[in-house]
Amino acid sequence: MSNDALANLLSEDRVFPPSADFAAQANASSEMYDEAAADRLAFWAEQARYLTWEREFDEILDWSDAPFARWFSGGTLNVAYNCVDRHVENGFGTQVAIRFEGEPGDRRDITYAELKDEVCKAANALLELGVASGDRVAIYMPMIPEAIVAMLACARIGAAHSVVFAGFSSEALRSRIDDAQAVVVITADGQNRRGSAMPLKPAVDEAVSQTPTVTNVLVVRRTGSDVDWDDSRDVWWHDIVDRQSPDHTPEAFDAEHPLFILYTSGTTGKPKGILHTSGGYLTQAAFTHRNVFDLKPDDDIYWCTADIGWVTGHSYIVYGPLANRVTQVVYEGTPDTPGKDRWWDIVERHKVSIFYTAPTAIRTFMKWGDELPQSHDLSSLRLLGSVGEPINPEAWMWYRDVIGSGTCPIVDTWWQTETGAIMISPLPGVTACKPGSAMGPLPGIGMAVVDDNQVPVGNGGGGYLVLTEPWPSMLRGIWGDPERFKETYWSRFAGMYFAGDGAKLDNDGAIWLLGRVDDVMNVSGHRISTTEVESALVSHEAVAEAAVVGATDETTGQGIVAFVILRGGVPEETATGEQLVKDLRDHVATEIGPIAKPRQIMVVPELPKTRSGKIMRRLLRDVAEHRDMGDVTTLADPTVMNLIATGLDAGSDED
Ligand code: 7RM
Repeated sequence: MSNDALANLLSEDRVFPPSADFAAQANASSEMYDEAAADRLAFWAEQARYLTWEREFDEILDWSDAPFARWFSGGTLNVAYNCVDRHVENGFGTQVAIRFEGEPGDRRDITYAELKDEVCKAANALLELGVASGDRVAIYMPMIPEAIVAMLACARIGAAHSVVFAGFSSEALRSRIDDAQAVVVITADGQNRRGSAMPLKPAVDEAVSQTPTVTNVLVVRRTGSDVDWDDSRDVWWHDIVDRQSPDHTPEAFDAEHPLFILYTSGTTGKPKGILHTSGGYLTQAAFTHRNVFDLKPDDDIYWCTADIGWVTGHSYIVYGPLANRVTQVVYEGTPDTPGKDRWWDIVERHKVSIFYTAPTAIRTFMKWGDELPQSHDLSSLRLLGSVGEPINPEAWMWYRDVIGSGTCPIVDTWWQTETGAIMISPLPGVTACKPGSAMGPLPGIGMAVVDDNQVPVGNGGGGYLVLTEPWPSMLRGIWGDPERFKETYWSRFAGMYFAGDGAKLDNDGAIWLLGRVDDVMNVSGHRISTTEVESALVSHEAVAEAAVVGATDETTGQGIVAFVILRGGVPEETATGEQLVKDLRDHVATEIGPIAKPRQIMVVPELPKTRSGKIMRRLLRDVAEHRDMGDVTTLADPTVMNLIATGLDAGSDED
């Protein structure tokens, strides 16, 4: 962000206090802050008691082996029981849990009683396939109810799921299956995307041909597309799940039993398997969902537009909402199919009251024009949420005015795959909000902004965002790599969790998140590391060296811009051709997934480097941001090279 833009942000003086009406009915209260400040652990124990434990915990937090935390030691519970069965037992079996909308327009309501039967049948099917507590199961699925059922079935039998976003490539899937040593993959024949059926199974077939740990692939029929079939390995969901008994007695697992692994990009090439466990994770996911979204389970219709492939889908579609007995919309497709008002049509028809999405979507709708949302009745909405990246004040105001009729509170929620649940956010009905600021830490959360010497900056100062106290839904480690866990998060500042984000406190102490301080880009709210894309590019035969930067993008937050040096021997016609750029973009899509495709690729004769040989990304980012090079640039023009050369001279002693 430029200094001017930052100065403008920090001089933001619009403040939106909660309305008296909203405050009067809000779940959250200002006393929560006092209570948590007086006794943080007692506060979290109180939140944990919203769950149903089979055995009560003896200790709230064991931090003796820091940074490896144990929350609610001695306690046992079943996460799936908490999300499904107990609501049925409490008399809510006929309440709709999931209102599914398929992209082609098919609809399906699933009650809690039906969800319980489905989860039990799927759990029994997994047991029949030999999956046991402690195993890992990979899930590579579209946004259909079976994906949620699959996750809960794993949780029910104590197998950790590793959901891999269905937009990722077969290579990305293979490496994640391999890292977690998954024994079963659950997938579908395909998914509906922008009016056509996109195959999913071929990517799984390719991945599992190289992952010997996988004994079975369980396949949901969604699109009806033809699939290759291996009788010794592949099983149709409708063949094995449908014939199972809907009875399954949930076993209570230790509070620290692994619940899931979710891979996320870090500063080095290989994605990290972030490990979450059961009791603490569910406690904080449910607490934040109840209070940040003000959920009233008898009245609200909730819709989170995320995909279950991301942590937002885990915590705010599956675990938090279902633990709180939500009724929610689950939508399979994209916002533009069949028309660009599809989301507003869904809000209107389902009378969605709580809506949670990402700034990149909000900015896209701003671009598409006010007429689309205004042609629908959005008056059912009463609360709006934002997640994934900083929301600029302009988008915040548009969201409030055009979507929220100028009255809905907006919760700008900061958190990460690693934090498991929301950490920084206003409390609706309590906090007066500034457009663009996530305001402050939730009750029970310790947060600070510190400088390079770990000294907290005062109001008006900027630095690194750190978390100063362990929290219940914190990651318990990186799968298979305890050293990397310590090194990545706990070594930069003694005794504090380093989030990797820059932040500023304004004169009133409100926090403004400024994006990553490491080499992680944020494209439409998705974390992609520069190194990952660079490795993908250099794995192409034509590329000798590559440097990748995230350049500011009006819609997606950041866009990926790549500079590549070609190998000697690549013929000139090839080296200057648009075909090469297309090939390279496709190659990145194959290696990582379409979301990692560079927006621009520039073929350059050299890269600016420091004397110690580090690529000067700052300079490349300047080049990428300050020149309008069209959508797909083939070859860097001499001016660009001059810029790089000038920067080289000016900044050659930066190290
Ligand atoms: C939930 C999620 C985490 C990174 C994080 C930030 C950025 C997320 C906000 C935000 C500003 C927000 N998990 N981020 N939320 N930045 N304001 N409200 O996105 O692991 O995929 O990404 O996303 O940089 O470190 S994530």
